[in-house]
Amino acid sequence: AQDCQVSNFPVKENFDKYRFQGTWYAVAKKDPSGLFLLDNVVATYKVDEDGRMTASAYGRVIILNNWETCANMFASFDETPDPAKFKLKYWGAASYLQTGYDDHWVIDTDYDNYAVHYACREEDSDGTCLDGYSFIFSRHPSGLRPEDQMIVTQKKQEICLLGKYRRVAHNGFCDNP
Ligand code: AZE
Repeated sequence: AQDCQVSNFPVKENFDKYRFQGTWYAVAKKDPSGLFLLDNVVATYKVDEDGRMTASAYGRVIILNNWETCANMFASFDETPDPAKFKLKYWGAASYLQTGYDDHWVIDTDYDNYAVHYACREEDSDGTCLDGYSFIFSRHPSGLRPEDQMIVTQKKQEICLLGKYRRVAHNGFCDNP
């Protein structure tokens, strides 16, 4: 797996979207190029009556002309033959926010404590990722438990992003939307 080919990255086996529901706090992230969520990132996943996974997320952003705000985002997921690999269709509550259609892979999760998310937006001709992003999520706003940190470090390495993450601060900036 250390050839860093995106298509070889291991993902969560038998991913269960029902157990993944609820609130996840981003504790670390690797940014893509361009505009992105800065910090205070919280995502809430649900499965609707039709079995479709949906999510909402917010986070602090700075948009054109240095305007700082909280992005309130919505998403619906298209399934693929691999239950851990989705396509994320997302849009903002306000028109000045971003829309997109990205990969959304669940690399690993124990459903109760941690999750490792990954999206590659652009692959190089050799199959490595040219432009991607990743979130480390925790069920606990305070961060990951020490026992989960070891697993997450291993997973960061498997997706060739070890050392590329920044901590995501939670300071209440987006708590009163
Ligand atoms: C994610 C969790 C699932 C729901 C969504 C997510 C991604 C959101 C963005 C938002 C970008 C907004 C910007 C606004 C100016 C993966 C966190 C929607 C990528 C850049």
